[in-house]
Amino acid sequence: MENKNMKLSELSYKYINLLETGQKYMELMNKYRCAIMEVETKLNVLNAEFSMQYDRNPFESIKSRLKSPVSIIEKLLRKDPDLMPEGMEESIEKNLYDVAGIRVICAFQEDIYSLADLLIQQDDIRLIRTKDYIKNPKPNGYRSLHLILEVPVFLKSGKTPVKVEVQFRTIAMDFWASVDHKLRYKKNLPNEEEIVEKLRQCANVIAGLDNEMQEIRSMIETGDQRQD
Ligand code: 0O2
Repeated sequence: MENKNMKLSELSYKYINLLETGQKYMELMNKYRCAIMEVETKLNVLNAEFSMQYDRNPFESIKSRLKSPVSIIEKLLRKDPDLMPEGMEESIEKNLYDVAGIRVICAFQEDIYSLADLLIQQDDIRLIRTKDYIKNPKPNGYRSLHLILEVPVFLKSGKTPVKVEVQFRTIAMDFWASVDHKLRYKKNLPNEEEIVEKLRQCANVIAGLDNEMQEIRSMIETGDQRQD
């Protein structure tokens, strides 16, 4: 109850301080860090294999991040308003699926689905959830494929499953998301509606462009096969 009466910022501040200084939090973050390494390695192996077999790389780049303590606490307090200081780490593991985040940037949409399929077929990976914002874009135009995976991490204490969010996007979708991200952190812009509408229109242009580029690549590949 005390939680509901305190201002969010005050509460966040208190919890962030407690988190950052705790040994349990350090250990938890280390688990997420290891899980990122596991999934990144899997993706790099797939990239190397594609590159050998088809002479192309399915992704252009991979970025990874651990969610910051501020973002963790703010999201946690939204999901678990009765959060208590002594149960923070358990609540993070139970309620947050994106503490460990990997973003895979591909040139072509087709590669997003090939890579995602190859990853979730691996027998040590458990698919927890898929959100396909490419087939079903958000109303603002956001497009990406989000997978929540569980991957085993082998620590001194034994094997433990850890959740990782993997976001797959094309280069164009990533460009759009980075501009949109800037808007999210601006408050009370006088022309916000106009910007939102412009962004929505750009998202449609980008989706069209991604489809065209995919078609061009397919035409080039078909031409290659005819020549062989
Ligand atoms: P950050 O800084 O990227 O970590 P859930 O995790 O399912 O409980 P959530 O958070 O609504 O609930 O999940 P969702 O919708 O799958 O997407 C979360 C993440 O996707 C966001 O993380 C962004 O990275 C990205 N995302 C989703 N919608 C948008 C959007 O409209 N624009 C942009 N630029 N990115 C988006 P965080 O936690 O917001 O932040």
